[in-house]
Amino acid sequence: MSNSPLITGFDVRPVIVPLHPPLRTASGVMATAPLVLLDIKTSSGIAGSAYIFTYTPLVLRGVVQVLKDILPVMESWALEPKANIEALRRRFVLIGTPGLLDMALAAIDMALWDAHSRVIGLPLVRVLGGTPSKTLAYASFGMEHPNDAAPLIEAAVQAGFRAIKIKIGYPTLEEDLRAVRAARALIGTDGKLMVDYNQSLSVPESIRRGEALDEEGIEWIEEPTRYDDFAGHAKIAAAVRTPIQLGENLYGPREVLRSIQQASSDLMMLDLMKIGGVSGWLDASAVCAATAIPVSTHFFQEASAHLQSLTPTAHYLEYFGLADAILLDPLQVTEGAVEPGELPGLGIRWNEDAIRRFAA
Ligand code: SMN
Ligand code: MG
Repeated sequence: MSNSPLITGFDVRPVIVPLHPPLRTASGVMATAPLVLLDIKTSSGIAGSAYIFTYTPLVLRGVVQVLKDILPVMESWALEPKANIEALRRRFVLIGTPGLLDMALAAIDMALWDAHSRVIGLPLVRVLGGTPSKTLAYASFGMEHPNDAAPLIEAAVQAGFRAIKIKIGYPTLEEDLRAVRAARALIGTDGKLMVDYNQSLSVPESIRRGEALDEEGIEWIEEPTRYDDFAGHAKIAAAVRTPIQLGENLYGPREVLRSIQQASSDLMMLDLMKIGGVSGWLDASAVCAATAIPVSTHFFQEASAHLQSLTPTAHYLEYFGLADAILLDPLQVTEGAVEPGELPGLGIRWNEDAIRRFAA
């Protein structure tokens, strides 16, 4: 008989938080961040919390409804995160889960691990046998006009960041290079500069622009072409000297393995939601360790800081405070690095006043 507490209830809350400035990418602009906040309650009186990001308000209610339809299945289950999520996933073998279903399942997985860690009274990294450690962080920005980017980048450098990511994919290579050189002038020759095309180029254009960027000392070129064109990315990675980065749009460890097997990129970026939450991250990061591919994070910085402490090939953490507006403990950066705090669980505590303000 398990002495784990039982799952007793849930809260699923949609919020839409503002993004200042709006996040402009070569594949679309995000003026707000639609989030779904999940709390899983247990018989111990302790609840687990997690949030996911739906990218567009158009699917916010759909994801809320998927969660509300799935969660009651778990009523009275013993709180055992790995077993719980495996039992849930077995129900979806025939339909397949990539997309909104994986997003919902990741929210459940993260909230289960948060509840489990809070019941134990330790931060997630320690529950999983690790030690909180520093991960280099980069400040992540959009396709800002150079005049608008300057104060943002200067503030990040002042805050201690040693690495900056900008988004490019302007109509011409010359405009890309202008943005790259403006950012380089602000971060200095010692700073690390990453660029993100957000899937906006064809394979030939990616190679043409990548070969030009090879002369700019860029840390990585992210998603130059469609995220699921593994063969196309492999061609780009073979032709361009600058490391190619992708992974934020890969659903689950199997897609990560397929991408690595096709040599699609030099680096891997795991999105904690799309990879399958904590459980998915542990499997995917093991695949990356076995293939010695450096791992960076995408969004979900609070929980990702715990998981990078456990990731053998941890590389960078993306610092973009997607949920800062509704959290009591936004992740802090010290001298360009982050580390998980000692709060029990994932380090997520809701700012209830802000949640009321941004309720959708
Ligand atoms: C990104 C993707 C989606 C929305 C905003 C930003 C970007 C990143 O690809 O790497 O953060
Ligand atoms: Mg990206």
